[in-house]
Order: sequence, then structure tokens, then C-alpha cells
Amino acid sequence: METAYVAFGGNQGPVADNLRRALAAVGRLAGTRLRRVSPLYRTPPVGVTDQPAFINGVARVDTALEPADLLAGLLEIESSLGRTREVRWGPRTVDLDLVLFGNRIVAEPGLQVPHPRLHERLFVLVPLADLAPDAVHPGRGRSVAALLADLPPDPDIRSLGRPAWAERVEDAEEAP
Ligand code: A4P
Ligand code: MG
Repeated sequence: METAYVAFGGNQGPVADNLRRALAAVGRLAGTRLRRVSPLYRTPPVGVTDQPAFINGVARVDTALEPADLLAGLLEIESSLGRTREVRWGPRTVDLDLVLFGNRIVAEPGLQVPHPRLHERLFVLVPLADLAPDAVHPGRGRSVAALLADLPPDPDIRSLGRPAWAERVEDAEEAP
């Protein structure tokens, strides 16, 4: 078993509902358990700025899958929720990115872990720091909290708190 972190986000359609469904599906992947979901954040769009704000967050999973198989599962969930790829960095119903996978470094065609833009993305680092401030980026040798402290804060990133379904992930875990 490895502990992995999946960043999620969306800015099209019923976003909160799509995210809830996407994470439920992540928890149903073979050999995979959803352990915890961060608070959600409303974040200004990065890259292509002429698009609606995103809702972003991060989930911790325990998985027996290899990174490539976990990513394949995430891409399938994106498609099942109606994700189409038209514009890079453009609007999307649900984006699921594998940002950390234990302390492994993966560099394959179609899969890079840690996610190549993790260290520069507040919309990932802010919720990741809620779950795992001490997790170390294996390529950079720095903790999530340190990477976050390197970036200027963005006052337009607003916490939306944790919806009831996100709270229930932990409730279920604490059940005997
Ligand atoms: N891929 C390789 N490594 C990974 C990985 N670790 N996790 C490949 C996920 N995918 C990985 O991704 C393109 C391909 O990357 C995948 O098919 C997979 O094989 P994609 O999701 O189609 O492309 P994308 O998300 O449009 O582009 P990219 O480069 O992943 O963009 P980012 O950096 O993820 O940015 N602003 C806000 N506020 N919030 C957001 O969530 N997201 C983006 C996308 C831009 N601006 C945003 C947000
Ligand atoms: Mg993506």
C-alpha cells in the first residue's frame, strides 16, 4: 500500500456535485481507499484566465495500484463525468491529477509524478497543505508547507469548508 494525493478541480456544470461523484468513484477503484478529503477552495483560474473560477481540493488515498494504473483509473473517471479535452488549461467538468505517490518519482510518457507543476500551483498546494504539510516532494526535497511558503499568497483563494460528504469520508474510516 502507498499513500497518494489526488488533486481535483472543476469549473463547469454542477461542480460540487461532479467532484463528489468523482471522489466516490476514486474510492471504488480496485485496491484503493479514499482516506480523507481536504476543504474545498474557490480559486481564480490559472493559465487561461478568461474562464470561471474553479473549485479545487485534494484527496488522500491508500492504494495497492501502481501509479500508471491509478492514473488510468482517474482518467476513466474524468471521461465518465463528461470531461472532454478541448483547450489546454481550459474549462473542465472534473480534472483529477496524481500529484504525489508515496516518495516515488515517475517519469514516463503520459505520467509524471510528482505532478510537474505541483510546486507552482497554489490551487493544489493550499489544500494539500491542509492534509499533508510535512509530506516531502521527492524531486525537490522540500515539504509541502515549505513549497507553499515559497509562493506569494493569493487573497482571492477562498475556503469553502468541507461539505458533509467530505466529512463522511473520515466518519466511515473511524467506524469499527
Ligand atoms: N499526466 C502526466 N502526469 C500526470 C499526473 N501526475 N496526473 C498526463 C495527471 N495527469 C498526468 O492532462 C494531460 C495529460 O497529462 C493526461 O492525459 C495525463 O496522461 P489533462 O488533464 O488533459 O490536461 P490539463 O489538465 O488541461 O493540463 P495540465 O497540463 O495537466 O494542466 P494543469 O497544470 O493540471 O492545469 N486554475 C485553477 N484555479 N484551478 C485548476 O484546477 N487547472 C488547470 C489545469 C489550469 N488552471 C487552473 C486549474
Ligand atoms: Mg489533468
